[in-house]
Amino acid sequence: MDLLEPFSTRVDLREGLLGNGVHRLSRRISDMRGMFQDEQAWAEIAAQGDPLVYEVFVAPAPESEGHLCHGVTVLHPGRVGDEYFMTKGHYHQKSGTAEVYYGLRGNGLMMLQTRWGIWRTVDIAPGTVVYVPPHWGHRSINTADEPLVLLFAYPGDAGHDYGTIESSGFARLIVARNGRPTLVENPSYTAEDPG
Ligand code: PAN
Ligand code: ZN
Repeated sequence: MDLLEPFSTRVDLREGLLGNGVHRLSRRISDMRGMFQDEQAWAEIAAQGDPLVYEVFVAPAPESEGHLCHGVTVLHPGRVGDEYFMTKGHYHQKSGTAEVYYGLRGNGLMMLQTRWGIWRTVDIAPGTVVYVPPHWGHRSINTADEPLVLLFAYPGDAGHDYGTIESSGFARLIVARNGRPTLVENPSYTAEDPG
């Protein structure tokens, strides 16, 4: 039997997850080509400073069956045009795997969607636990003026499918209207054919 040594990590609400072997991934505006509606606003922000949109800090748990990958996402505040900063969003490659999120700091929401275009939003704030059931694609959106910090855990063998969201998007967008987060239809969304 492969016995992994127990370990712990520590969450810092500004710095993210801290500990030995924590892997840090950063996504800047330039890494998110084609994800925001206002392409001109995106290009201007990418050319003028290319700010960090989010960072993911992953604890050193193996990405394999039986393990729980877990970590912290720090999603910075900001907008591209009137669309709030958000994660790329994905489906799990192994579609029947779920995920749990726990809000640590800030305010925002999770956009959830099936491949056939059923969508839901769930608010997330400190103390909120969001359950992402199997088969739901998910994206986090920061609707506030401070970082949205989320703890997450998912099966180690879940895998990530980014391509579906990259090509089809989500059915709804969250945009600022009169300073408030508002749900609008995504004109470029295409649902998969249920067959
Ligand atoms: C999270 C996400 C993290 C970043 O760990 O991977 O919030 O979002 P994207 O992966 O969409 O860039 C998760 O849901 N893992 O499965
Ligand atoms: Zn996920």
